[in-house]
Amino acid sequence: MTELILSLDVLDKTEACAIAKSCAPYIDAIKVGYPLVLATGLSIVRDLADLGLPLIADFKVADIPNTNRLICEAVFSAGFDAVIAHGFVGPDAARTCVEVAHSHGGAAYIVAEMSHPGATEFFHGGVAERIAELAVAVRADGIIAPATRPERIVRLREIIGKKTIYSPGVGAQGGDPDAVARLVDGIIVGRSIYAAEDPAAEAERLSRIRR
Ligand code: NUP
Repeated sequence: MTELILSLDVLDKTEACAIAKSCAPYIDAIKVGYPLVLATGLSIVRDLADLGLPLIADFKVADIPNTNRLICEAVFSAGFDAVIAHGFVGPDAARTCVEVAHSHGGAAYIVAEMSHPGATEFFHGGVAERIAELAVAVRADGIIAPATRPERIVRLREIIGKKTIYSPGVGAQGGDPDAVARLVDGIIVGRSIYAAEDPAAEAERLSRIRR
């Protein structure tokens, strides 16, 4: 069964908690990124922890190994269960994120290719494939691959085998959940859920169409 991951990119703590709570029965994890953490502080992790769902820190960590280590230590100490890191920084920096995640019993996912139109400028031409190979080499738990380009997911799957693929870009960015759900381990959905008139109803609908 493909997981449904709520991308909680709202800026108000009360609203974020209310949306997360109402969607909780239909989702498998919550992804929190800079918008929510910068607006509310890291304490939002404690507020969301009560729901009992895995919390993924989408900080796209992309620094030198030592700084990546400091960031990831802070992420897992705050109570996150997983972190998303960039792979273009190279194996030493990406491996640091994986090692810190695993030392905390958590997971690390490497961005292989992004979902927005401009991502093709640098990720295409073999780079995404090399990052996927790097994700395997550094023993990451999986990769992030674009729901906006299912054919690229198929290509990256050839490289990473059974490792997890989480895929953002469904809905607001144009990705079709029906086309993508059977290719990946989880779809990441933000605006289609949290900006819907009834977020819980939309989460419920998406939870039914995923395979
Ligand atoms: O390639 C990526 N594309 C993407 O949209 C990598 C990401 N981490 N994301 C994130 O997924 C993005 O920052 C946002 O938090 C979420 C998608 O949200 P939405 O387009 O469904 O609203």
